Amino acid sequence: MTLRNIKILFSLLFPLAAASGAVLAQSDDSPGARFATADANRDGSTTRAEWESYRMSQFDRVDRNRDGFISAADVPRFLQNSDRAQKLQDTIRHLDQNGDAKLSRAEFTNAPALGFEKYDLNKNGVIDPLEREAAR
Ligand SMILES: [Ca+2]
Ligand SMILES: [Ca+2]
Ligand SMILES: [Ca+2]
Repeated sequence: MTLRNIKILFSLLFPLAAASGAVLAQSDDSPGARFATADANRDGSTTRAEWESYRMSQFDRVDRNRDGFISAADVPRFLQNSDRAQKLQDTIRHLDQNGDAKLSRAEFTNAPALGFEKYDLNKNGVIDPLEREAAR
């Protein structure tokens, strides 16, 4: 696999990390790290709104063919047998709620499996710094 392919692949699966320049070195994809990335105003807390807009922008980048769904069709042909493609398939299986083998915007953005509710320990709609640490 060429470096160019790896970069394309990386930007497909980790769009925000690639965009922010935290390229392949960024290996921390714990929920805590994702909450930190989603903290748009950098005040240390991640609100529900910040989380949703973070997920929305991820969705838009992964939905390469812009059909409003994340599916196998969004993986370029040359990557279709790669581990990363497999990982995307696993993600789809994991978050797909209506069993149509693709992710709608709502399934992707509000997936309970991603744990906003789970890590919002005091249920106030904000992941505060302590909760973020606990999620790492
Ligand atoms: Ca914030
Ligand atoms: Ca799509
Ligand atoms: Ca679905």
